[in-house]
Amino acid sequence: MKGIRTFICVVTMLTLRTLASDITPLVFGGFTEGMPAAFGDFNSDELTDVFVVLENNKAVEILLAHEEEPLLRQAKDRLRCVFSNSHITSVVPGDFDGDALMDVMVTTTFKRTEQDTDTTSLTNVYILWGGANHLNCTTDEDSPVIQMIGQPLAMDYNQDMIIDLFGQNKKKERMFWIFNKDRSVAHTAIPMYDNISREELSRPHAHAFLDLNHDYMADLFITTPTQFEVWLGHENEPKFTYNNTIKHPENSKIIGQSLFVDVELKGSMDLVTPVCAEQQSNGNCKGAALMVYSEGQWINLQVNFKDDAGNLWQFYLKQGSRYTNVITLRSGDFNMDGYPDILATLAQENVDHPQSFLLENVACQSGCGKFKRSYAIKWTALSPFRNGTAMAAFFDFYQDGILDCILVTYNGTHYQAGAFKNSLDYDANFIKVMVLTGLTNKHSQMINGRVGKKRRTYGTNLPGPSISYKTTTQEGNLRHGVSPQMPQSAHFSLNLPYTIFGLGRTPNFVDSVTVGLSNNSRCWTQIIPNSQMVVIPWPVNQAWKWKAQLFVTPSKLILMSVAALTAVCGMITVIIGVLHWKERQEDKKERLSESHRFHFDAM
Ligand SMILES: *[C@@H]1O[C@H](CO)[C@@H](O)[C@H](O)[C@H]1NC(C)=O
Ligand SMILES: *[C@@H]1O[C@H](CO)[C@@H](O)[C@H](O)[C@H]1NC(C)=O
Ligand SMILES: *[C@@H]1O[C@H](CO)[C@@H](O)[C@H](O)[C@H]1NC(C)=O
Ligand SMILES: *[C@@H]1O[C@H](CO)[C@@H](O)[C@H](O)[C@H]1NC(C)=O
Ligand SMILES: *[C@@H]1O[C@H](CO)[C@@H](O)[C@H](O)[C@H]1NC(C)=O
Ligand SMILES: *[C@@H]1O[C@H](CO)[C@@H](O)[C@H](O)[C@H]1NC(C)=O
Ligand SMILES: [Ca+2]
Ligand SMILES: [Ca+2]
Ligand SMILES: [Ca+2]
Ligand SMILES: [Ca+2]
Repeated sequence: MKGIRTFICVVTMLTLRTLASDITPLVFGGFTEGMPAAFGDFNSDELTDVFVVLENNKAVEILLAHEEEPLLRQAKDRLRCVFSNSHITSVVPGDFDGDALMDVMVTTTFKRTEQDTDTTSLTNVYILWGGANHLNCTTDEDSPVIQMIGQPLAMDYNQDMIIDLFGQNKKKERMFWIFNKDRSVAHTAIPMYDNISREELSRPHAHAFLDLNHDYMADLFITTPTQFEVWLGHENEPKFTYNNTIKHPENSKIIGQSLFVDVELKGSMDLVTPVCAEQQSNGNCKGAALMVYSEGQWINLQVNFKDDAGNLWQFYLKQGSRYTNVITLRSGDFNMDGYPDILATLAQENVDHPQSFLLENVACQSGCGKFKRSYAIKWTALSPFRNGTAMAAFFDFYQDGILDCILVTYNGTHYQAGAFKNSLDYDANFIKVMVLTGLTNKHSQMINGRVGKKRRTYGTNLPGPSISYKTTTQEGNLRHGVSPQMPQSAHFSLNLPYTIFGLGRTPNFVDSVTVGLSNNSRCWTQIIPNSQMVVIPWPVNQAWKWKAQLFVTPSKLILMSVAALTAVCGMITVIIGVLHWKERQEDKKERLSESHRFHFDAM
């Protein structure tokens, strides 16, 4: 027994080495010029590719993901388009023509430089049509598909799995732009049904497309300069009807980008908004706070922005800067305990040196009212990236279900992409779910899949589905988590096309996983932990026909159990062998002495 314990100790010690590390060369292989702008699986090989902006915001390129290092590489036939006269402001991958292959929407402005903050200039929208392995760059930069004010939100207005856009046209009217299968026919523009005149949309905005009232129909969350509006989605016209308004938190001069997170892990989305109580004379943030909207009121989560040395930090905000011209939060479960954590970029007051930190979701100690959770800044969680980072976003580099980070370092003059491997040994389980459009393409149904096999493509990134799970914890409590898939797309929100739920240490199966979209839903029961689930919701209105493909990754705990078991078996075999040998020796002796006795008796 002691031997087994020692053995387990050694194994645990070996795996407990905390190897949190900088894996930039292993990921980018020396090419760190590209600034991450969006994620999506461009070539349908089930690995998430990274869309980057480079050449001083004049070019967009796709870095294809591979299973071997370097993990992100430029394609042999470069998937790259240049906009020589404009400035790229966002990149949104999605299928804009229903051929099941990913296209890329790029928005630009005609402003000359990054410092040009003229917000009245029009946003130009281009669609770069994608084939499985190539990208058709736009030939005419002077004739964008759409011109609008502010960036669009990618959504699906009519549930046909073809991405549509929501935004504000040149007359500042709220519009939906509907794309169809025929690329040559211009998209149709439908004004938002409304009977009173409303405020214009805020710029930058944090509009979101997600289900807020649990009817599996994605709703619309709209941001305006003074408030938020909730519009409920419907299957029939009018597609969206106004429901209610949420006033911005009081006493806040600056409102950052809102985010929807299941903070308390109770199966409903909370609206989380970073705010600043004051604005410094240079426009920067002062008096940072994290607010959450719960049961009709704003609650300050009382995040402590003072580090161990007593320095006070703020959300970093600088007009005209890359990534930090708005306050953006990104959520994901970093430590796999089920509670979604947050990445944010902060800076000390009056110090122009941004730094991204992990805000861990922890139990609230005091001052959160009825709210049970809060966030604690983990000052060293992302070390060695500790001296200047403009942006950090979650990404799963090795498809092992543990969220790593993709970062952009900034030393005052240069931006560079970086990669951080989250190898703190949480030894926890996860479940990863990705919902695709489910569209197929007759002309290229088969492609080379991940394991050399020919696998069908089932379409691409889909905004709007809601994904939830129910499970029983080791303590016997019921746990219910929910997450929207790709609810936001503009302003480098960098949403992942999949959701990873941390499950903590659990020996149990996940009771159920439910995926809902377009007023339909399907529930899968008894899912093995550490499964990666790809959901193909087709046909949309026949949920019982939806398919799910499961890939199972054995957890470290299971591997350790197997190793320990093998060791125990080996040891038992040895012990049995030794005993057996001893017994035989004794038998021999006995027989010898018996024969002696026999002799003796015979005499
Ligand atoms: C790209 O453009 C060429 C020439 O116009 C066309 O033949 C091809 O089908 C296009 N490919 C895609 C993916 O749109
Ligand atoms: C607008 O429509 C809503 C419901 O669709 C209705 O409740 C409201 O009274 C209408 N407002 C006006 C000014 O007509
Ligand atoms: C819709 O409005 C009602 C009444 O104002 C409110 O109670 C409800 O929470 C709103 N629904 C959503 C999803 O915000
Ligand atoms: C969902 O479908 C049901 C049945 O077809 C219908 O009664 C309901 O109104 C639909 N919900 C929405 C939000 O469209
Ligand atoms: C951090 O970077 C700044 C330049 O951006 C440099 O001056 C400083 O020495 C660096 N500090 C450390 C500890 O590396
Ligand atoms: C920032 O990094 C670039 C490239 O590594 C280097 O050329 C430049 O001197 C650095 N600037 C500062 C202020 O350290
Ligand atoms: Ca397409
Ligand atoms: Ca559509
Ligand atoms: Ca809804
Ligand atoms: Ca967590």
